[in-house]
Amino acid sequence: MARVFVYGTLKKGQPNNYRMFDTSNGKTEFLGTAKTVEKFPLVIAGIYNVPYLLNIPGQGNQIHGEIYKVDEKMLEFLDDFEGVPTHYQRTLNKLEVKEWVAGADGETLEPGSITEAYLYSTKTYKPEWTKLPTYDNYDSYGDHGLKAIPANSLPAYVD
Ligand code: PCA
Repeated sequence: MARVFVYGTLKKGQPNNYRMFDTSNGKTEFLGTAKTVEKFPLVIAGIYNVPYLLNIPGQGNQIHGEIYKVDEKMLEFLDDFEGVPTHYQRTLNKLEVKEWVAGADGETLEPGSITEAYLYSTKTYKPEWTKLPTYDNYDSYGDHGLKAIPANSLPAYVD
């Protein structure tokens, strides 16, 4: 079992959340909401309008997201889905709990307490991405107008 913090298209209400609850990918349990202790630039980039957390601690914003408990199978699925290690890298990060689902993981964490979970960030970004607008709470359907495009809806030759 592992804990994963998601801040992008895997959050509730976002276009890839259903993949975490597809039991053929493994098991997932929602534990609560949190924000990163460190600031990071969260940008929307590339032809698919993908949210990327650039691994530049100290720049940008504390990032809001959700913590899930996943089994090994789901962790492997997520690593594969997120293109680890070329596209994103999975690292352990400190998180400040906002709301915890009481007892979900056999323990209760108070709002404001610090915990740790894996998240997907990238060191393999294009230099110009550091100049893009940053967000603190990703929403694919937000007024930035940069709705995430499912990879399988694009022609194969576009990369
Ligand atoms: N999926 C992962 C990383 C970025 C994305 O869209 C997430 O939601 O955390």
